[in-house]
Amino acid sequence: MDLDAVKEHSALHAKPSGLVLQYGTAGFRTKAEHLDHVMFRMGLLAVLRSKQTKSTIGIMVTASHNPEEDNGVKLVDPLGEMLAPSWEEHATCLANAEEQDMPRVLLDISVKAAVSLQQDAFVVIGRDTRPSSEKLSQSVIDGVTVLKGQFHDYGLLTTPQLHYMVYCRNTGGQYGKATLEGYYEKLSKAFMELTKQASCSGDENRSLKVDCANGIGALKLREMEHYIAQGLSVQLFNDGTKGKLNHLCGADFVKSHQKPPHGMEMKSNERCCSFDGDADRIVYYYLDVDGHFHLIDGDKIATLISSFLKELLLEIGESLNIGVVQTAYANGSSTRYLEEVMKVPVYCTKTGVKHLHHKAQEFDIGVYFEANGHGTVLFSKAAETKIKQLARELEDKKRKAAKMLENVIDLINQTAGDAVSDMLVIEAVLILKGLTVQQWDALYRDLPNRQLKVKVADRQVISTTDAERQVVTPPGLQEAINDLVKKYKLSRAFVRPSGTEDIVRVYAEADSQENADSLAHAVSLAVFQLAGGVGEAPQLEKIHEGCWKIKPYYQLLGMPFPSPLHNHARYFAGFPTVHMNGEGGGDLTQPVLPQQNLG
Ligand code: NG1
Ligand code: ZN
Repeated sequence: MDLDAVKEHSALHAKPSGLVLQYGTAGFRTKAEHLDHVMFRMGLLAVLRSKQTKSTIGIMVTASHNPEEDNGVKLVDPLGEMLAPSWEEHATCLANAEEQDMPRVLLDISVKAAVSLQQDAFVVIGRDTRPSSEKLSQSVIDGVTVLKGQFHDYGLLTTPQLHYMVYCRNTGGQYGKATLEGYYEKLSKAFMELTKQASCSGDENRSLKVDCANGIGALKLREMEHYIAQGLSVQLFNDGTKGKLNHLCGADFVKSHQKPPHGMEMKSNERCCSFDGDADRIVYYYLDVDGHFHLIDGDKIATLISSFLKELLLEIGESLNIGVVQTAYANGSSTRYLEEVMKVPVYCTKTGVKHLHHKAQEFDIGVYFEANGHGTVLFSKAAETKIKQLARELEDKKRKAAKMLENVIDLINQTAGDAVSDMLVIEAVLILKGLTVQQWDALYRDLPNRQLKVKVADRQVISTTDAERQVVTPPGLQEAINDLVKKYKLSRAFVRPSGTEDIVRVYAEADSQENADSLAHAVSLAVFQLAGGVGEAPQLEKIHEGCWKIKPYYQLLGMPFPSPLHNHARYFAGFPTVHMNGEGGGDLTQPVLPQQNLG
């Protein structure tokens, strides 16, 4: 290792002193202008990892659903998986080493991880469409080349496409060809084969509206369009020609706001979906005849796919085990439906795909989805071999079912959640089962829920257990949550520090939307008070300008809730200040006793 060259090149990508970043749930993520040194150093690290594993390693430059000004980087391990936890630690150490210490830290890592330095290294690189991504991926390449690693720069790719490339390269092409064309051909062939089996296909012109979040998904879906045109016509919105990446659109926006993206023309009962900024998440939705918005999230996607797979297994009479893996964010109704109606075992892991992926590997067929729409299906090697054998040996209906399973194996991107691949699986299942989007939605009814964020001085003061469903520290917080949850029907709430943002996430579910909102706000306030909240106390739900729902505050104070619910109120630093003179009127700075608002 030529440490002098490393030092010299590193100076061109100098670390701003004092900046500390953490390799989180999805790699490093922050404002793009703070990432140049991280990119260079991840190029170095990828070379070491490649030498150590004697395999191709991937580097993806993206910040997924985060704002356009942000960026990020993550490493992809040999089988297309997330980086091993011990190497996440190395990544954090290397990224945070001050300029003069960096070569020594690099050397330490190579010793600790027993890297054979004379081994060749190969790194593949992909990037999303952010304005900062091209330059940052150039810094990655500088890091790779200074350690004499070889590389292939794929340029613009979706995150799951890069995972696919890494896996293809490390399995000698068995998984597919490590080119974009190879990816499109593999998926489209499986999709066409699968949908050919449908009894009622052909007469209906299948079309789907896709919100591409103004991101890479638009470019890649355009490239793929003609491969699947005979089975599905896609209409692209937010394709990046006008709007800003992830701004008021994309899967994260739709899921967290529970409303349609801007820039999409929706008619009632039309099937629509949204990708996120790097096309590894997907959610579906539609407007009913009354114009009401219905979200079909990752939980319902998991339900649709796992019920389809279970039916096929029953058909071929094979006892391969199937399991569904979720996180605490999964809607309670989905878990109940899977366990009680479908009789499929459900497991809960910590947030972050690597945890779900790991758990899903324990089954013959492991279906995992985060509620936000990131997920896939994993088939064990044994299950894959068995299914392929059955597709040859069985006859008639059984053979047809086995063939369908075989096609699903090819259609699903097993390396990571993939919006394009998931979309095609979903479309195929809907065709094969003859389901409309409404019928799919009607499988079960989501419990109303709300997700909120709370800013605290140090989010690490919150530690959790039981797959993040229970708080351990700070003391008293779990008790406070328990007391609040008791006040609502069908309720559940939990809090956890985010792994990608400097905030604490609050989740609540209850029998009505009002109650879910109310519980979420009350829990936010408990977090704010017991876990070192900073800035203004959590704002209440804004209905429109100058107008907030104030129910939770009254409940928290143990006061009767004044009706009507729709009140004109604002609340500062723990004091409710309510004005009744219509919007914009009244004095917003003077605390007013709640009783005075009645009238
Ligand atoms: P954090 O910020 O740790 O909650 C978010 C998502 C994860 C995962 C990662 C990676 C939620 C509640 N959290 O993590 O599920 O997708 O980003 O992108 O959706
Ligand atoms: Zn993403």
